[in-house]
Amino acid sequence: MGSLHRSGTRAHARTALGLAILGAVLVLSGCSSQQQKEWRNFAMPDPATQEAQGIFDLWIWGWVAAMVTGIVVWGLIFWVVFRYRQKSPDEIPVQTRYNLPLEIFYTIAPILMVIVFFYWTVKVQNDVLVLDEEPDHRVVAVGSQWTWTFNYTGEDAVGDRNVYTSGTGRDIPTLWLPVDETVRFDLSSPDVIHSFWIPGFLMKLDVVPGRDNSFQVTPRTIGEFRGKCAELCGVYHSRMLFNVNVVSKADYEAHLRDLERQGNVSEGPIIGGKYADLQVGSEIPDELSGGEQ
Ligand SMILES: [Cu+2]
Repeated sequence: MGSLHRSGTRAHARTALGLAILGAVLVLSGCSSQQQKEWRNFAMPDPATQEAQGIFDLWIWGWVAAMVTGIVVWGLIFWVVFRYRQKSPDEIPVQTRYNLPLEIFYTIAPILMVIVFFYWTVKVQNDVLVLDEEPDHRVVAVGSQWTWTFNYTGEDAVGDRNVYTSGTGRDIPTLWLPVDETVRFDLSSPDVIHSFWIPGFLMKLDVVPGRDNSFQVTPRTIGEFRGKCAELCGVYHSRMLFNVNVVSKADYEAHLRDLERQGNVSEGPIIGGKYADLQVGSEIPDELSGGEQ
C-alpha cells in the first residue's frame, strides 16, 4: 500500500514537471523577438546611453541575486517539508525548538545582502551623476505647466546665442541630440516640481523650482525615443510628453540652423510657451509660480 502510494506521488510529480516545462516552452516560443528581449532584460529597455549601462547592470544583477536567494529559500522550505514530514499517523516529528548557528546565519545573511545592495546602489548613483567640466553640449531643459522647452546653449547656439524649441499643450516638442557626444541637461522649472524622464536612457531627475539639478548622457545609438514628465504636476500632467531624436552630429547641427531660421533664437535660455520672453532665472510672474494648478 505504502509503495503504491509513493509511486503514485512520483507519477504526479513527473506529470506536474512535464506540464510546467511544456507551459514554459509554449509561452516562450509564442513570444516575438521583442517580447523575448523583454524577458531577457527583465522588462528594462536596452540602455541607449553610456551612462545607462551601470543602471542596467544593477537591475539585472539585482534580479539574479534575488532569484538565487529565492531558490535557496524555496529549496530549504521544500527540503524541510519533505524530509521532516509526518511519516505515520502515530509518530510525531522531532520538535526542535531552536538552532543557534542557524539563527545567527539567518540574521547575518540578510544584513550582508543589504550592505552589498546598498554599496552598488550608491556607486551606480554616484556614477550617473558625474558631470564633466566641459561637456560637448549643454541643454537647459525647462519643465513648465504643461510642456517642455529645450534650450540649446553655449557652443551649439548660433553666434553664441540661445536656440530653442518649445511645445504647447497640443504640440509635443522634440529634443534633438547628437550620437556619441556628451550632452549635459540643466533642469529648470518656473512653477512646480516636474521630472525629466527618457525611459530609454534609464534615467530621470526631478525638475525643482529654484534648484540646479543636472545630469549628462552620451547617447550611443541613433534612434527615436519617448520622454515624459514623471511627477504629478497638475491637471494636464499627462500632456507633458516629448520626443527625442538621436541623430548624427551633422544632422544635429543642421537642425539647430533650422531652428534659427524659424526665428527660435534668444539671448539666453528661455522658459518657453506663452512665456517665451522670460529668461530662465529671471523673476517669475505670480500666475506662473504655482498659481495655475
Ligand atoms: Cu510635469
